Amino acid sequence: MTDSFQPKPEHKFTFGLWTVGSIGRDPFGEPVRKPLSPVEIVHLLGEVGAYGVNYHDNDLIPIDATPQEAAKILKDFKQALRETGLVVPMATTNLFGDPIFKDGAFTSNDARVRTYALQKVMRCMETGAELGAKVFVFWGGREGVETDAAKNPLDGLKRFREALNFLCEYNLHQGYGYRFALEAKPNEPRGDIYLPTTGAMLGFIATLDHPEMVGVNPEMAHEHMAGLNFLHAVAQAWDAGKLFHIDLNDQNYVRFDQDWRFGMQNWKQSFFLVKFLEDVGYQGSRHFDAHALRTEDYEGVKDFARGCMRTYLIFKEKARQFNQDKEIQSLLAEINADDGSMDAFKGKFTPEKANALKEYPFDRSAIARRGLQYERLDQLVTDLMMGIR
Ligand code: GCO
Ligand code: MN
Ligand code: MN
Repeated sequence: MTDSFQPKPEHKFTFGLWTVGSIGRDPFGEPVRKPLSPVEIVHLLGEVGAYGVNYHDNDLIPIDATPQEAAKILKDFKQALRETGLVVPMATTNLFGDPIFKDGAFTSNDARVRTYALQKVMRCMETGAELGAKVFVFWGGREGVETDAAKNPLDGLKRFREALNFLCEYNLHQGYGYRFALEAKPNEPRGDIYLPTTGAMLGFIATLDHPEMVGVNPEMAHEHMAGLNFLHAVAQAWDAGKLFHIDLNDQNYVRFDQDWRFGMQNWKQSFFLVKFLEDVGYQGSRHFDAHALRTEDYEGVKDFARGCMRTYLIFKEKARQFNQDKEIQSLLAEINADDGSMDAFKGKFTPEKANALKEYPFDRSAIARRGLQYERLDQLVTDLMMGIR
């Protein structure tokens, strides 16, 4: 399709090696696609027009590769990046796949596991820096419990904090200049994962030694699994200056982690999210952390990847229309109209203001009688999204 919804580098669309590289294994079924090498994945992403590729250490270099094997893989990967023009904006460590992490990585009860996790992250930071990554994501998939008999949640928090404090210092010491982005998820694979939401992560960051270095990587599906409003989580992260990265995908509410194509299910949520990112001028990657349905072959995987980017761009265009739509904008202006009658109470606290406000005679029923026209407004958005405005 050649229309105006074609991905360009300035859109900063990225995919993880593990996303388009997913072979479609699930807890009930075997793989449905043959594995692609990292080089093949980079070429696939180049073909569909992505800007960048992100990776876990072991998506690229198997956990038991020899130094010689690792060097060869890295050389071939860099060559593929040069050939396609793709960049590597983000790197992350797999701290969940190997059996050693069955009871967590940073929060494991075993000090050897916790220390090995630090080593694994430091090694990944080195490779990521070599590939040019500037954002380093931490998703603690195994950092949690099935039974609270096993671990005191305060120990979990303390260990997580100690690990991040150590790694922040390491980042400074090595001069890597990474920004760390913490990704929350309520459950899966653990029964309960610590720090289950973006809001919880934001609270936790304030307790670190280097809060300025650490932000969040909110994921749409994860907040939806918890039944939350993703846009609100993203807005809070933005407000705190902590939106370092974002994982876009889709899924039904309160289900297991479905990781569907962006915009596949929740159009309105996705629309308002894109509108938000574009309106505030978010400059980071738009990372699609999703995978193609298990029904697909690699042509279908390309359809999936193209679809994520295309839908984003369609919503971006719809957001532009929303901002220029006279009827919508005049309705918004009307809804937010301010007759100035409260001006005397605005701004900073003074005792005089407080005293005057305490005495002010509000006409409650007159104020409450006003209809707010949100029905009309929302229908205008629906018409706009459905293409009949
Ligand atoms: C998941 C997570 C992961 C992380 C990835 C990057 O549900 O499996 O979303 O895909 O985003 O590990 O850190
Ligand atoms: Mn996820
Ligand atoms: Mn994710």
